[in-house]
Amino acid sequence: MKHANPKSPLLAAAIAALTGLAAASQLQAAPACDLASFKAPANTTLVSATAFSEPVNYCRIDGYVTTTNPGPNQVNFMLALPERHNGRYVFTIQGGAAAFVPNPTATQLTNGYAIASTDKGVRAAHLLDFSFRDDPAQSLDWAHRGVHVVAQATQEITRAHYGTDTLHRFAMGCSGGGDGTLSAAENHPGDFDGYIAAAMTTSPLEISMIWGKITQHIVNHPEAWITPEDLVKVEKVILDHYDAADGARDGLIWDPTVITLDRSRLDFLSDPQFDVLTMIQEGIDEGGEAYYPGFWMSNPSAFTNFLFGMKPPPWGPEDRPPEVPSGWVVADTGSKAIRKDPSFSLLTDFDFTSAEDLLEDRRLNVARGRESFHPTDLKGLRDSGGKLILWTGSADQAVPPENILNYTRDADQVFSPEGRQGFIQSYFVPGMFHCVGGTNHPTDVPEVLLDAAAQWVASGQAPEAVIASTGKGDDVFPAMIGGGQTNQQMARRMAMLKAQSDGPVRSYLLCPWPKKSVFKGGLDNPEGLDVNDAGNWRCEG
Ligand SMILES: [Ca+2]
Repeated sequence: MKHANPKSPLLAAAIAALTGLAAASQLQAAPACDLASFKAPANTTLVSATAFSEPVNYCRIDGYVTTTNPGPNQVNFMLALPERHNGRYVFTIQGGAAAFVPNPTATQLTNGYAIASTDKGVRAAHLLDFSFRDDPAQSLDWAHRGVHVVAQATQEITRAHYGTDTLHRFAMGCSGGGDGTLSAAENHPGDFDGYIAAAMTTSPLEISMIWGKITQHIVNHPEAWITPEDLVKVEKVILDHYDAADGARDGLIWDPTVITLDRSRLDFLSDPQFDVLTMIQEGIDEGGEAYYPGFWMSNPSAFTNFLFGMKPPPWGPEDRPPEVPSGWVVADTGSKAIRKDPSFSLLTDFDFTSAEDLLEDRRLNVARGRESFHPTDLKGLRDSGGKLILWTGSADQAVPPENILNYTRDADQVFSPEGRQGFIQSYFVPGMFHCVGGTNHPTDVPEVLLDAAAQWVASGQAPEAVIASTGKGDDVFPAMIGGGQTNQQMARRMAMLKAQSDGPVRSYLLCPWPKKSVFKGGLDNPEGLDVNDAGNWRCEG
């Protein structure tokens, strides 16, 4: 909609909200929860059916699909069937190594979704244990086969249970789950009607390369390490300088690509500290596919989490996040597993300036089942009428947001911008970290974009803008990216994220790229419009 009335995004959002309410009022009743009443699809074993009454009445089926050639492998799944069904089905695709079956989330159950999830057939010690890549069956099931076979089985059960042929089907995931969602869109376009894929890596090189490059540099140059407190100071300096650049003084930098690191404004940093920030922004570019984008610099305080850790090097094998950076742990263990060599370390044995070595790492990763994404592989999705929403936090501290930007730009090349916008929309969420948490960020983005995808599939009309807000629980992504951690680890992680997100209550107008969110009051704001109300913003471009 190139020539849309500026007011139309809000109107579209209002209609979307009303249509959602209408759908909720037409919830259908379902039969009882009895294992004998369910017929197992091909290659599927149903293990149990259990009735629950919280947060709503629903029936949970647990079972598995057996995959073969390569195999046999057991892909476990869960299917939650609410008594009052809204006619929709959502597959929440787990991040990291998967390796366990996530529970259904209260928000989606209450909204009447049938919900499926799977461990992708992976046996692993924890969410970041990728040693399963030795096993071809587990590698393939992790990459896309596991979600595919579970989608087929659970959709068949869902249709039979509610006695309906009409089912609007969605897949959603973030990080490794975004990877799984995009992988489903590229490899199995008929499996879902809408795909919501977030914060995945689409670059030629493995994500560990950027984490490895930065953390190796810090280990070898301990004087470059920056304290969490100084990273907060860096963030404040950058925000003070760039907040107004987007036309609204609102504590957010909506377009972090405008940020230039200025040595004179960061004079409390030493030269080695300033240099490492520059390295983080620049990423890896040794020519051709020896490329990984750097991070956007709107919220450097988040870099403690993945790149710096809470304590300076030296870091030892007994150290754990958050004392040491998560990126360092994953880069170290992942690169050992890929090479099947426990004595190898990215921190000492790798030259990040060598294009040859970088491409050799890429070759090893692809041989071990890493997906290689390109929008050329979305022609099947376009032809089948499927819709894809891509999104990322602009302050993502783990997977650089430029992955989504580059993928969208490539899609513009493949399909033309108008062609791409007919079935792919991309959103960048200011202040938001990796999948969950942030500074002054909206907290309901996954649910809002699932609603947008549902309206898109139902109406055929692409979403123009969506309204996200603070103050609502974001239970979906903690469940998906943290369910394999212990409760204590999860509580600590959530407390850390929460401590960084004490901004004002507000709503946000999120415009599909390349449109920009513009505050109607401007910097002078002569009418005194409330900058925290999405109604006072419009999409431009
Ligand atoms: Ca601003």
